[in-house]
Amino acid sequence: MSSKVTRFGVSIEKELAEKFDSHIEQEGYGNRSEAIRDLIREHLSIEQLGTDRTPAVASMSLIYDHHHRELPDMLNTLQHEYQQIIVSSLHVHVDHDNCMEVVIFKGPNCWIKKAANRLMATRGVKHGKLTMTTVS
Ligand code: NI
Repeated sequence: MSSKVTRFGVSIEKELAEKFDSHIEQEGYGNRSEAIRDLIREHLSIEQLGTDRTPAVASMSLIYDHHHRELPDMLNTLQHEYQQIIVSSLHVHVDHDNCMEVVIFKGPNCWIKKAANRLMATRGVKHGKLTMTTVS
């Protein structure tokens, strides 16, 4: 292994790891490392779009367990922090444990991405998806 290669451990639920393994096998990856490297590259290339100030609108959905420690408070605090670009939000109690939150954004492209990434990256959020479009 080259000295420029670094190794790190990842803790992941068994079920999710099994799904990932079966998915990457179908995609033709030889091993997890290759698949994870591609995921990281893809994520970074999305991040690099982050200087675009084009006016945009977006919707984001989050799924999370509302019992997860300070998660609901954290999501609320972040949304207040970005209130200038958050037009509306909708909360749905999906089942006993899970909530879905849909947040609508309007503002500079890069600002929306930053806010959405912070919300989706909040510890305990199970799924997050952002759909953006321009108004022009
Ligand atoms: Ni709820």
